[in-house]
Amino acid sequence: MRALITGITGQDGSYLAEFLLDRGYEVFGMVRRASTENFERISHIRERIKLAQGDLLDPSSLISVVRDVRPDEIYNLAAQSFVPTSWAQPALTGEFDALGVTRLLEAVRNVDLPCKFYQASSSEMFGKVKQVPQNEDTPFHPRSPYGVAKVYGHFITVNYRESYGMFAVSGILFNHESPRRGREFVSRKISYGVARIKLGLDRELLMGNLDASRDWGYAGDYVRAMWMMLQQPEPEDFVIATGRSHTVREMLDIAFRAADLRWEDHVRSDPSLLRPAEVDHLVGDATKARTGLGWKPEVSFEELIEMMVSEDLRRLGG
Ligand code: NAP
Ligand code: F7E
Repeated sequence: MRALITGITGQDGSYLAEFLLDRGYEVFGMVRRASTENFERISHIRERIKLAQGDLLDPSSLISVVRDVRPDEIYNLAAQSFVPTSWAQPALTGEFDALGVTRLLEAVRNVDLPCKFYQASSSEMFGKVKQVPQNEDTPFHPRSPYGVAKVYGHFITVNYRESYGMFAVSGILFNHESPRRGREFVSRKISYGVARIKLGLDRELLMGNLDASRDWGYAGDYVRAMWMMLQQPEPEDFVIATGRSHTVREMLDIAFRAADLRWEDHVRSDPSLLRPAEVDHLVGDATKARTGLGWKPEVSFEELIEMMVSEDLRRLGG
């Protein structure tokens, strides 16, 4: 089997590549040109994967990649994925996260390849939630340009399935983290901040809304669900979540305690980190994935945060 992963240099792309290599897949990753290579997360598997140049902005590059690789499965993980940036760069976020999906689906149609297609949809589409917990039937009300763009990406995937009979599925994944998470996201910002404070490199950590609550899981568990969705007899969409929600404050508590510190001694509020519109509370209902795919998360919230703190301490030499 041959898989093409867009966004292979990102958190999920690197875990998915490892997972597929372990299953004997030939793994191709699409990478975009940058002045400096950003292959840190895939350096340990660099010799076992093949890379092809393409950009979600550039339709002809997508056609070339799909035509040259001829994958059995495509995982479209590439995106502008940081929510605050989507207010600063709303049109670019729409180009990547919304129209980029159409460009890639069109490339598959253009090459006329009978491959399976996975789209990385997001719990941010639920936004101002209409129902608790959220499942595959919960209506969307996105609260950021990122969430809005992901709703487009979600429905264009559904539409290509319905219009052209493609095996195209959308995984609605709730927040998932790991030691490979970008340092701008709250979990890694905290684990990295705790490690620096513990080692005397910093004294305080500036934070935004501590009351926001999310359903946080481990990225390694979530990429397994992506693959499982493409092994089903019929293309269907699935919510992937732990079913438990925690506040940012609880995350701070666990992370600082893991380093024998008290968060109240170090965290300061920075109003500039508050968002123009917040998603207050997300919690997913992954019953369909549990019964239909046989998927369940293995790593708990506490284990995840402790793993991230301990890995950041190790990296910083603590
Ligand atoms: P990430 O770490 O930010 O990785 C994003 C990837 O997209 C990077 O490899 C990046 O490449 C690539 N990319 C960005 N713009 C591109 C473009 N124009 N053309 C080609 N590649 C481009 O994101 P992640 O956390 O792994 O998330 C993977 C996907 O799942 C994203 O679509 C995200 O929106 C979605 N998602 C994530 C979560 C979560 O909690 N992590 C939850 C739900 C959905 P560079 O290295 O060149 O920047
Ligand atoms: O924020 C609050 C912030 O940036 C989580 C992406 O992977 O998951 C991610 O989106 C919460 C928010 O992730 C800080 O206000 C408080 O309520 O880690 P985050 P996100 O916005 O939920 C979804 C599912 C995706 O699809 C996205 O691609 O934490 N928060 N203080 C903070 N957040 C950050 N980043 N920094 C703070 O200082």
